[in-house]
Amino acid sequence: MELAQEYVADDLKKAMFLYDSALKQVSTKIEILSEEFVNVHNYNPIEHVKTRIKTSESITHKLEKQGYDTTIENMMHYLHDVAGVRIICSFEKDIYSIADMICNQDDVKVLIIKNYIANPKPNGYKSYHLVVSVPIYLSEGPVETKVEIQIRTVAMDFWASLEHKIKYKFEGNAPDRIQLDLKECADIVDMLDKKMFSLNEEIKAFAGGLPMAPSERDWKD
Ligand code: 0O2
Repeated sequence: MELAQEYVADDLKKAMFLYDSALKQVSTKIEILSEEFVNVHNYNPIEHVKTRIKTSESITHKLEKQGYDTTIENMMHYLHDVAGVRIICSFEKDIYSIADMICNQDDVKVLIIKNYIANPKPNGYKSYHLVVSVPIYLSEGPVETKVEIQIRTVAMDFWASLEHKIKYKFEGNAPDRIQLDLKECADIVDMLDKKMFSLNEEIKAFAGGLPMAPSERDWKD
């Protein structure tokens, strides 16, 4: 029994090592794309990038909710977002360019695409989700490892962060009025994204290229 537990601990350690390595690999890809944009195009559609590994409580909760036993095999097979990367960009149009650039890389296998921008969730949630796998080269050979990539605008991220906090606070049962207000905010976010995009297009047309204010150029992530 003790030996079995030891094996389980080793398997879990290996699984988490794979997820962590996959996160590093995808983060590096995004960092390179981002730097290429700054150096070659003098414009960066990526505002910032966040990564996270799902907590063991959250993994257990999600597996139980989906009716699966909490095993390492089920986690690796049924959960797609144990390793997660979130890319925040300026405009909706950038989301699709970034998604294409990632999906077109030879070592990236696209497993699932969920476009909650074209088809927002009923609560107003908007974001572009990709589940991809990347090969992690271990001593015994490559292991395809899944990473969920969420791509959204700054405004969509602001909404989703607040909505996530509210959902957590009310354990998924927020009062109707709050849910209605959140949906109204999602519509305002949508309007804001569209308005900021058209303003930016106007500025670009006026200046013959996107100008970068000197103060913006000085800020580093
Ligand atoms: P957390 O705390 O972020 O980890 P799947 O993962 O595809 O098997 P699921 O969960 O239906 O099944 O996939 P979906 O809808 O693509 O959601 C995955 C993640 O997207 C969620 O992970 C959230 O991070 C985010 N998300 C999805 N819907 C909403 C929403 O309505 N509001 C907010 N704020 N985030 C959302 P987790 O595990 O639910 O949460």
